[in-house]
Amino acid sequence: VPLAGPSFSPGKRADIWAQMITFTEMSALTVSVSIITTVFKLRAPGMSLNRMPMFCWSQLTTAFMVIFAMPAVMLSSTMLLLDRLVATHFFNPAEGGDALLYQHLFWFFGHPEVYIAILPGMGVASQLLSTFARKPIFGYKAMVYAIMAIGVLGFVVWGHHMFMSGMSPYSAFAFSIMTMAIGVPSAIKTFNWLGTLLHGRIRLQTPMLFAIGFVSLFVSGGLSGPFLAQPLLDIPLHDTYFVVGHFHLIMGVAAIFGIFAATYYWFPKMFGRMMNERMGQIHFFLTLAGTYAIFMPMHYLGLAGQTRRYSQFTEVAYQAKLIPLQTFITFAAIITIAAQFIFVVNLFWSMFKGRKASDNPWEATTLEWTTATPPPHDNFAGHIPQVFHGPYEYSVPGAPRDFIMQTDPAGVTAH
Ligand SMILES: [Cu+2]
Repeated sequence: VPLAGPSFSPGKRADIWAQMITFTEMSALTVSVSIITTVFKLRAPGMSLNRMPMFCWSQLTTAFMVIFAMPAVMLSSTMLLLDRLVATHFFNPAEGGDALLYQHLFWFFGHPEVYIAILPGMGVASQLLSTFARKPIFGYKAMVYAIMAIGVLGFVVWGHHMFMSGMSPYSAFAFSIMTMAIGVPSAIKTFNWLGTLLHGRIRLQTPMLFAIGFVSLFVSGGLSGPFLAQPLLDIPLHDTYFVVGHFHLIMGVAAIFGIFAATYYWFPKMFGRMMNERMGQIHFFLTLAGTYAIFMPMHYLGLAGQTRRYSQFTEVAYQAKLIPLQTFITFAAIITIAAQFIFVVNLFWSMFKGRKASDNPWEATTLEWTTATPPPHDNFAGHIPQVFHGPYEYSVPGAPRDFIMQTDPAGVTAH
């Protein structure tokens, strides 16, 4: 407003868009309430909180973040609608409103949203690294506290998206310190993932490849975060390709790798058949190489001053020189997108023609692997499992197998 108002953006499209945003967030809120009540009220007997798999912890934290973050964007889209339809002036400076209020409300949602996107991937990575390294997860409690710390800190850093808005240098300083503080729990998680892999008997199947790829992308994308968190460096880098490269690696492709890892991992439980391993590996290596080929050069483009959101680069002399790199990125993107068809083919082919899966094909410990594949009605067919063990009892000395399922009788363990 005024640019987003009815005189400069006529028609109904912006109104429908704003209303759809509100509806989408309402459905997210509903799911979150369901996840939180399920975690606190419907755990299996014996499933104390400290026996919960990391994926459940990540979903719980994400659900709380949704509940506190989404109302801000529902509010801003509703206020935008009111400004457009009934001539209120929330965002109109000419009538006493404040255009920056929109940015504040949006980023109060927007920054937590990037963690809402990445935390489930962190949970999947924790789960899979332990399962496929045949080792207990390194520092379970530290992992839980770190994910909670990220969830809380995520709400006090939104100003780092607005260093260019003319904010007071004192608040910029505060947002900067808080943002860099998130590096601490993020580093705890990264080192614990590496600690989980250390001396493991690693099985490099496709879900594990994507989990390791997740960690790789999280580190590569994360390292540029502390640069952007400092106003002094962010002001020249703001709205350049450096930012585009940073966030696509860490919350774009890393989150997608989490989704791929989870799909390859839980597919057999869902459909009763395994996905093709060879196709999965080709898909992984092409996607990993392609991702780095697309987003790493963007950091150089950004440092050279390449701006975002320009439709063509030929009119500015210093940007025209960068076109060969842009061309390279375009070809890398085409190849990477083409590689995704391997995944789509694998997905549908395996649904009908894949090798039949056993109840526990990955030799994992958590509850979903105790039930039949694919699961019966009500998941456990009316029989509620009893939990006796933590979620990561791999390679326990003295145990008959190299894994103890959460439902195995209590006497199985040697410690
Ligand atoms: Cu942010």
